[in-house]
Amino acid sequence: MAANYKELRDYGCWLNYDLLPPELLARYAGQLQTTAVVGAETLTQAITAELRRGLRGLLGQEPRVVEQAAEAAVEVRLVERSEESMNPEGFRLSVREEQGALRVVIASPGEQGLLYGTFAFLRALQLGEIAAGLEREDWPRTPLRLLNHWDNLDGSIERGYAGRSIFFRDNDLVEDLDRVRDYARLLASLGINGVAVNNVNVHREETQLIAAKLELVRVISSIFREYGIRLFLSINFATPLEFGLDTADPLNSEVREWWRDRAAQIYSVIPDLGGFLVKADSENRPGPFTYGRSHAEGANMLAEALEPFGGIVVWRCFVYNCAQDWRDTKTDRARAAYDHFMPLDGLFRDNVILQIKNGPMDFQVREPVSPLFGGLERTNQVLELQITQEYTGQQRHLCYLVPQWKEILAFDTYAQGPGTTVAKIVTGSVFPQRWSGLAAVANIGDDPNWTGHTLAQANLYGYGRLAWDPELTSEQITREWVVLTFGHDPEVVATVSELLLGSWQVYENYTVPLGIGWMCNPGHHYGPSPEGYEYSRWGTYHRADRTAIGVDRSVRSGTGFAGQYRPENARRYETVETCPEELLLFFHRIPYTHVLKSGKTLIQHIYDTHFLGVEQVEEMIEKWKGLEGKINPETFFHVLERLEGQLVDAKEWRDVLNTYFYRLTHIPDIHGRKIYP
Ligand code: GCW
Repeated sequence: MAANYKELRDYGCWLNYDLLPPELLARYAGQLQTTAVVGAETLTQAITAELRRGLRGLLGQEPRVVEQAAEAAVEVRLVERSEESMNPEGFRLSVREEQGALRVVIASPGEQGLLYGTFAFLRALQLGEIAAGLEREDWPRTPLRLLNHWDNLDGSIERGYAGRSIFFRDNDLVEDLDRVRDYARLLASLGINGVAVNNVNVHREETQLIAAKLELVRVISSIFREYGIRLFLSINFATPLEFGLDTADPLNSEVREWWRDRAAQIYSVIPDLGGFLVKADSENRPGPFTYGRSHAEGANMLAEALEPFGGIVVWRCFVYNCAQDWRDTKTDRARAAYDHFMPLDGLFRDNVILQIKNGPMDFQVREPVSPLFGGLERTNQVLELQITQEYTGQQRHLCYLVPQWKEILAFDTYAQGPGTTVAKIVTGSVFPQRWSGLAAVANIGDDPNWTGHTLAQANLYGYGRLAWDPELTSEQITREWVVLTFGHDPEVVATVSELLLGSWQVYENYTVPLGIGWMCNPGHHYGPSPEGYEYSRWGTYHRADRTAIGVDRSVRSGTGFAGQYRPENARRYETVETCPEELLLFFHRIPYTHVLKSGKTLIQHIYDTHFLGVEQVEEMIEKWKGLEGKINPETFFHVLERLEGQLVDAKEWRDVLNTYFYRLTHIPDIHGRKIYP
């Protein structure tokens, strides 16, 4: 890796703006060389700089800023809101031919829209889509497009796989804040508009971010502001205890006053703070339960304090008993979020948003969608995804998650009849919600290429694009990313797209089968350990014995979790015959000799997918090797090294899992392949 990270190509991610290929250059020769930005204020600098940088890079010639906007080949213009019924974060991009030259106008009633329009124009130029006659309107389908950083003030990152925090070091800010600006630019290019900078597990030191260390937050927020991004802070529900109060009871008047005062102080320093992100009564974090209060009472107390300043409270639904006894088969962790939050539907203030993890458990390679989606009808909600690959290979393995996220977004909840997808709920088009959208746990750190594995940049890109428009297809997003990152060579585009799009399934093949989850090493969650969580307190059991594996979550004979869904889904999940097979072990306890739709027994399916997964990684390596000479060597060898490591680990997964099941069942592989003794 380059000594100065900025010189490393991969540092630029999808915004390298390489010179266009000759056929496109010929089309734009001598064009698009003058720019004007009219009407923007806060974001003028970012827009102007981006146009210059983009056009210079793509066309190989420095553009000029002209005084007469009407004469500019690229005009970015703020328009009256009355003229347009447009969303101030949306834009219109029009390309015309005037006197033989292309003229591009990017218009929006909001500065934010102008910035997003500028990035969209540069992306379209790079994709070769800019041509006379183009008229494109685009706007974010969701109001909240958030990233959550699990960064601690000491510089460590919980579940971070790409180095240390780009914000914090030794309880202070890092020295090189340029990198924060570069990050804000990357995020703005996707339309991300809110970033929570500190870990949802708020430790002692971090409680000071809303008090003695507020200056740190001010500095970071002033950088993000240049790119139209609002800062959010994770707060500790029990903070008043650290400041001399003897309770944090949300109904206590002193507590309420304390938060109101605190909010006023915070907003006097950072007037555009987005608000608070809260993990309460979850994994040993304090919360309203300590005082016998509900989560609505807890969230509303904070919401009331932020309300005068336009702040919002993003309240996580990741609430479950993390001190379960494995011998207790009545308690089902999968049920917890719904059981806690459904009774509160309609009780939250309208500046509270519930942030719901995609699945009922915790970011496994495969889980059903949380039944809170389609359950809650009168509550603002955002979908929480995990970009950082905690359970999906920790950015050492290639695991492109866009196809997984697309499945989640396409899930039909049936809340208002067929077609009530999660995508419709998070875009606020089903239930009346003041706020809706997506949030995701970031995957970046201070590694020179941001994400550890360079191809993991595609996950960040894909998340941002889906948060903007959940209806974009995996194929479109993937193609965009590959072209923006590696250029137009058809072989590169085809091969990298294929590798990315297949990788989630490959990862699932050699790791945990049919929705059973975990089977990884405790603590760090990397690598196989079939019983790593089996006798622990986390509520994540598969209960394999020598005849069967899986958890019966049916209503008839199991934990009843399946009954939390609307009837159409509840019925489907209820029986072994109708349950989607990829989730079979999540919902049912299945004998190894059970015959699947493929005609294979469960045990044979497990053996086969594990052998297959390893072969697929071998094929991935061969395909990648075929790109040598077509991808810059630094990236090429870096990815190759990661893939080779992935192969070693995939074999480990295969052999440990297959051996585990063979030892339990004594059923041999019908193909007689080697399973370890
Ligand atoms: O997935 C689990 C992680 C924890 C994390 C928690 C959460 C921030 O293992 O590290 O804590 O989820 O989402 O709060």
